Amino acid sequence: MSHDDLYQKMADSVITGEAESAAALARQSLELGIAPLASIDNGFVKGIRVVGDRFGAGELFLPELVMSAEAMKAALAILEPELAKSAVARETQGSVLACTVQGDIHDIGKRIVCTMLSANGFTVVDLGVNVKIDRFVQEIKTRNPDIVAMSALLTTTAPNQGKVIKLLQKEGIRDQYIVMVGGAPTSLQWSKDIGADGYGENATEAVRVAKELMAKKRSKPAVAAEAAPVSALGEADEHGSGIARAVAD
Ligand code: B12
Repeated sequence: MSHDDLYQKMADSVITGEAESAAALARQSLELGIAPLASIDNGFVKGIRVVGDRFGAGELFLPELVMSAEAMKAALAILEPELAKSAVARETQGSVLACTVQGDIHDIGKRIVCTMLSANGFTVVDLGVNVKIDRFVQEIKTRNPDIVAMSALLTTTAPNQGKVIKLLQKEGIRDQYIVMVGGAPTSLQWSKDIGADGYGENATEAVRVAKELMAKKRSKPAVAAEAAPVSALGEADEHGSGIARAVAD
């Protein structure tokens, strides 16, 4: 079977919501030496996007959406630990505090982004989904990360990314942090409109932008000196990826 055929089968397994088949295809791709991110981007994500479009068009309903999400998660459960193993940098690139914003429970994309950041040398704490605005700002103050990363998948919850930034401004601490946003309804223009520092269309872009923004931060010694390391780092989560994951309230 060619790689393209395998990618198509991966997409189909998500479209039809077959978790076992998705996991088996993920395993097969690893046996064939295919990079985990290639399988995610060229196979499984293509499938979930088709499902999203059909759901949006009223051709699929919530139970099917849930089954597709389960298939996607079954594949990621196999691929995520391998992604994490592909760590390319030993030296820490900086610390990241991530969440899916208040009102939103989508976490598949955010998890991929966190895994890729971790694999590329960032120390990541993931606070989970539906993280209340006040709580997130409190956690930012306590943990003092270099980068604050927020995911939103709903047009109704994306504004909460902006509300977090506004609260940081109100507390007079906005400039201490790099703020990155992402998720399907967001864009580079959106990130600028709400006053974020960076946007990533996918996990590869998220890593590139995070590194670029960290390089800028390091070239400003006064700001860099203020940053303390994130607390509670390095605890392995249930996937063994080295990302500390906390439970959302
Ligand atoms: C899977 C899914 C679900 C699953 C989520 C499971 C889970 N654990 O995540 C379930 C079934 C639970 C679900 C529920 C709902 N969903 Co839904 N869902 C989707 C779907 C099909 C795929 C999302 C996904 O995982 N994509 C794959 C990942 C890899 O892509 P991604 O999330 O975009 O992430 C990438 C980038 O965006 C970026 N990125 C993401 N986050 C971040 C963060 C940073 C900092 C950076 C830099 C980059 C970055 O990198 C990622 C990796 O490449 C989308 C369709 C779509 N096109 O997005 C609908 C979609 C988002 N859902 C939708 C809706 C309406 C809902 C529900 C309201 C349905 C309902 N009636 O209950 C609920 C919402 C519940 C809630 N309060 O959150 C709508 C939203 C419409 C809108 N305009 O707001 C969509 C667009 C479907 C549609 N076309 O109608 N959903």
